[in-house]
Amino acid sequence: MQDIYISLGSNQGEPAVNLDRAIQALCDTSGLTLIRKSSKYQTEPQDFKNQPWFANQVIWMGGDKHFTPAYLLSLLKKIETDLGRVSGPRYGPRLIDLDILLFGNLIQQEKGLILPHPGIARRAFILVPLLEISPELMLPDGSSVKKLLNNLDFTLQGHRIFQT
Ligand code: PH2
Ligand code: MG
Ligand code: MG
Repeated sequence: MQDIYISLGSNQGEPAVNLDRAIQALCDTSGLTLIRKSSKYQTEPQDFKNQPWFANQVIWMGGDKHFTPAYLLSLLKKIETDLGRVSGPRYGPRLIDLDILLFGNLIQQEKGLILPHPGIARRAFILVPLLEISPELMLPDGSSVKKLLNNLDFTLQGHRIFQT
């Protein structure tokens, strides 16, 4: 079994409902089992500032042997489309965004799917929920998620994450 970490984000429609629907779709997939899910966080938009705040969440799932990263990616794209995502600007508003953060200890640089997700180390909206569900987690290169978060400039107020 592979340990798979997935980041969920939404800032259109009803963000909290969109996250729940995506998790339900993943749980309904044979060969994928939910191990743990973080709380939902309200997060300041990154990269492209002029858009609504996001709801973000991270889940940890177990994947059967037949789950390859490419297969999982195609499944996530299908769930995004099924939930009503339409294509828009890079970093812009989205109904639902499902990204693979970690796939076991796999490191790959393939076009279309870089693992671990290249944004992990600089995004509090990923690191805070990740640390909530896996406080001792190490990335495949041995760096500790706790330390990465300590190096970031952000403010956590309850379940709101401010990061400029
Ligand atoms: N996703 C982006 C760009 N910016 N900002 C926040 N707070 N949360 C996101 O999920 C997010 C973002 C592109 O995937
Ligand atoms: Mg994303
Ligand atoms: Mg994405």
